[in-house]
Amino acid sequence: MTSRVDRSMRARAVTSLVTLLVFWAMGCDSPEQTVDIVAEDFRFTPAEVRVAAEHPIRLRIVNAGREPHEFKSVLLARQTGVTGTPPSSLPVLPNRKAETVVRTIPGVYLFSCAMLGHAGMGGTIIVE
Ligand SMILES: [Cu+2]
Repeated sequence: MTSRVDRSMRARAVTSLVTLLVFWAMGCDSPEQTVDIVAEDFRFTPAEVRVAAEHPIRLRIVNAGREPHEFKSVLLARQTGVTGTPPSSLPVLPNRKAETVVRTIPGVYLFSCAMLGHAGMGGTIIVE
């Protein structure tokens, strides 16, 4: 036989468990914000991107030029789903796309092209 107090405690425990599961599910299903950056010969468009720090960034680099390009940024150190040390740059061949997801921490992150002779290609990702 269960007392009224037992039932009340059980109801509270179930409510707490459901609340925890909802928060867990929300955390696991954190929406990404997609940032598309086009690499051309010889610039990145847009050269400045602003994103909110609340959600991870799905970063897509599209090479619309004729030259190979290599997106490089310290932001790539925060890539998710990478085993070992994440690469500091993403090579992108012409007519191809490179994609990764990075965790966000507020800050200003410069990016550039790591290809020899492409020093003029650069930009900024501002996470706020
Ligand atoms: Cu380049």
